[in-house]
Parts: sequence; structure tokens; C-alpha cells
Amino acid sequence: MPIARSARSALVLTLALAVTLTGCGPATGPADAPPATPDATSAGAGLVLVDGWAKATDGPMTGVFGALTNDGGTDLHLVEVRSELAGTSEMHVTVDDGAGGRVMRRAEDGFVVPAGGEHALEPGGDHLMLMQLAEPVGTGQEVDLVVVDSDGVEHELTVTARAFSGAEEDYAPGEHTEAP
Ligand SMILES: [Cu+2]
Repeated sequence: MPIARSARSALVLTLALAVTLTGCGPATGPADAPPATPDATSAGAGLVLVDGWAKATDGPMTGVFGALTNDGGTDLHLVEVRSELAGTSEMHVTVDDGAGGRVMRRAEDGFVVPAGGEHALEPGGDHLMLMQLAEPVGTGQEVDLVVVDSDGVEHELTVTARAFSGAEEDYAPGEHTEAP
């Protein structure tokens, strides 16, 4: 009897295994499903920062410059910038302060990079601002950024920090934020 029971168990096991294997066959679908579609990151490949760079600094903030270039077929409305190096990152414009100086402020509606065109970021003009830096940004250091457009697509940018001593705009605390 023990032998017979054992044989029966083996048969049951074999049948169960056969069912399992059948269940994993191609007819069930997953193997026939289309390949995963590319994620949003690759869809964001239309934006590049030509000649991009960041200002090396041991201070609490730095600027990122270059030519935001859109080689895609639709305008890109950039609404957010992030960097792991910075507690806060913003898109800034530089404006007259009404007293003969220049002051930078948050770009209230972000930047628009036209299809096939570019939006210049330069010292004394529009720029990406990384604030609350966790540590100094050294010359030659790579800085990774993510810029998000109005469709929520994330565009990854990497720039290299360089020494730069011009365009030390005053940064008036509180001036940059329009939040109530
Ligand atoms: Cu700024």
C-alpha cells in the first residue's frame, strides 16, 4: 500500500505540474503582449541643454546656463526644475530692480522652448537656480538636473561646473518667491 500511495501521489504531482506548465504557455497572453512602451524619460529626449554649465561655488546657491534646445516638433513649456544637490530649484529671470540694479526673480510661468528653437540661459539673464545647496559645487563637478514640462515629462540634463566670477547678481531673499 505505501508504494501504491506513493505512485499515486507522484501521478497527481505530475498532472499538477502539467497543468502548471500549460498555464504558463503562450496562449495565456503575457508572452504575446506588446513590449513595454518607452517611459516618459525617453519621450523627453527632445530637450537638450547645449553648452550647459553650472557656476562652481561654495555658497548656498548656483546658476545653470546654456541654450535650452528643443529639437522636437512641439513647443515645450518647462514648469519645474529639480536637482538632488539643491533643497529648492527654480527657473529665474533677471529684471531691473527699479533702482539701477538687477535682481533675479522666479519665472512665474516657467520657460517656453519653441519647437525647433531654443531658450538662452545666461548670467545676467534667464537661468536655472539651485538653492539650499547641500554641499559646495566644485569646478569640473557634474550636476544632474531634471526639468519637467507642462505634460509632466521629465527631461534629464547634466552640466559641468566651471569657475565663473561675472554676473554676481544680487539675490534678494524673498524676492524670488511669489508664494503668499
Ligand atoms: Cu537666480
